[in-house]
Amino acid sequence: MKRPHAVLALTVFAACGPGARSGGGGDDVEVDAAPTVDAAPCEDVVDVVFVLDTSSSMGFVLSQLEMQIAQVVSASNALAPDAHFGLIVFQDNHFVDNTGPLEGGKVHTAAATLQTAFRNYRDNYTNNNRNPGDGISGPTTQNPICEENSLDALYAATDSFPWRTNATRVVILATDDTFLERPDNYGDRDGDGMTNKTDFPREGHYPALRTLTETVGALRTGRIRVFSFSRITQPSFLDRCGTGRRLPWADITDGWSTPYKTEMPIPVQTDGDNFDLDQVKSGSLSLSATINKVVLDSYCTPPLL
Ligand SMILES: [Ca+2]
Ligand SMILES: [Ca+2]
Ligand SMILES: [Ca+2]
Repeated sequence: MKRPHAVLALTVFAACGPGARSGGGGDDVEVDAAPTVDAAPCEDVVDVVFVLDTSSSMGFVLSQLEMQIAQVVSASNALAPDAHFGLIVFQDNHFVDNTGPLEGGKVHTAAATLQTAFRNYRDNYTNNNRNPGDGISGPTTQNPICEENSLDALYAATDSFPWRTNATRVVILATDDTFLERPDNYGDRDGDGMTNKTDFPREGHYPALRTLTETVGALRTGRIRVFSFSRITQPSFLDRCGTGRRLPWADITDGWSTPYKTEMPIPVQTDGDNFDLDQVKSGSLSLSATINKVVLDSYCTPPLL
């Protein structure tokens, strides 16, 4: 589809009015969103990378995506033919999925291969608490603190996925917790600087590789918007991660819908948005409809950074 920038900017302006988005500070998105006067036709293709937490509480996202991904693939291809999709999975480390048909497996083009991949990570990693970066022979019940390494998976999206030059670039991220930064270590349960305890939940060496500043910088340089699905309300005691954690429970929203230390949330810093993961879990928010809307709103509209 080819549309002049001016027309599209007006469309997005209308779609992003107050209340159209939830969380993530979306209210400031339209402040500078005056329609551009550039009438050149947009010939963007669509690149969408899923960055998914595959830890034990996240199986429902993989299951819902398995059921709904065909609608996402067809909607993206309706915007522009030959939409590309990537998949990066994470717990305390990450893995860039390599089961697609293009670019050494990093690029999927159809729902079927993505569905197979979602099933694989759910069955072999989510259901066994096995870190995806460790591979299928990696240790199980290996996740000693609640925080998950979304940050390094996001950084991998910037430098491991073959984004096309003329692509509208979107990351869809799902997680139910916040993250740590270098030099912390996700495998250091008690934060003593060593990863040598073998009683449950066993320690392991899962160093955080990046900082938030580095990751956001790479996303912005790549003009990649991040749309996250995360918890925006505190979970009840019964609905909490079963291990200890490094940061207080009140911080689980940090980086997604609330600032992380002094830095604004990642979706705010990349002109994306955050949505309520609990609404996805309860079935009141459709993953596919939400993804299709943000891809449409992003299409041919460079992020306002
Ligand atoms: Ca988790
Ligand atoms: Ca963890
Ligand atoms: Ca330790």
